[in-house]
Amino acid sequence: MKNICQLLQIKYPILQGGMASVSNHVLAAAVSNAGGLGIIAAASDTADIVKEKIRLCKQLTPHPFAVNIMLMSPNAKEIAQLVIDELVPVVTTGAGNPGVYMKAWKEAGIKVIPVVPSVALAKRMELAGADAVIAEGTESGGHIGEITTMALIPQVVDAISIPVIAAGGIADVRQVVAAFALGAKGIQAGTVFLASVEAPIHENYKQMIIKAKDIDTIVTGRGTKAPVRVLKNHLAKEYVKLSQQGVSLEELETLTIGSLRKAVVDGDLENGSFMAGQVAGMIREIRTVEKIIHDLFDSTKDIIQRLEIL
Ligand code: TUI
Repeated sequence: MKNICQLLQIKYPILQGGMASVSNHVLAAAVSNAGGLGIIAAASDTADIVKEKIRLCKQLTPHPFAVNIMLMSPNAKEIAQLVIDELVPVVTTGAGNPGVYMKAWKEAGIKVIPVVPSVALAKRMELAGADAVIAEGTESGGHIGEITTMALIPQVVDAISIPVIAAGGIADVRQVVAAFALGAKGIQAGTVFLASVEAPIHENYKQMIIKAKDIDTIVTGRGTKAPVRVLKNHLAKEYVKLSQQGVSLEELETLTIGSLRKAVVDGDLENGSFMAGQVAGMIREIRTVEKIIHDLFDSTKDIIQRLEIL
């Protein structure tokens, strides 16, 4: 089996998560220039906006990068064609099953790596021709599945023959080693890159990550089609309180319209939706993307040597 670095033509086996409203060309290029795979998040953007970000990213890095397609977006179909037209080498997908696009992407020579929250979807993606999968645990920020990384990764690894990339709950070298011990061939990290110099987000967002404790995230919309993990604040608590009171999904949605933008652009501590994973509690400083990647991989051998199991 090809390793992830050979498959993706990168130096370190790390993908930067496709974070809505965050993962733009600047962050993606910084990650690719530091030896990982940078990812532009298409999120709910129009194809024209994504095209511009792809073109700018090509100017900022000579290295490969990916586009993440959020399949719940009304623009997903157009962006699925855009990545072919723009010769994007790698596509990751989230929030759905990309089956209908697989044939066209494979014919265009694109490496396809869907995010999966379960063994069943991982198996379907292997059959559909995926080159690898990203198995994402419920520790992650944003839209999440039900299963923890610790439980999910070995079950997915045992079920399929293509490489598995672990996501959810990875912010330092110990978690990188643990992911590989579970059978992963690479990792994807999102939250740790929120607290980077290059992340194009309001300073308040970065400071919220730095200040967060272990128990400071909460899941809004558990039991709905789109549960989302965010940092606890007024909006998140209000959302959970109202949903417990049985307020309708439509009303809850009006509460959250524009809330990601309020977090990312305005730094609105009360009314913003500050998506972040459970590892926010262990991130203590803002570093460059290059330092983050080096810190994740430079001392893996020391960690492995210090393991005393029996
Ligand atoms: O997609 C993510 N994380 C995201 S997307 C996002 S934008 C958004 N904001 C509010 C509501 C909804 C979306 C913010 N964070 N991670 C990858 C991921 N994919 N997590 C879970 C899934 C997933 C879920 C179900 C993938 C496939 C799936 O399949 C269902 C099916 O159709 O079989």
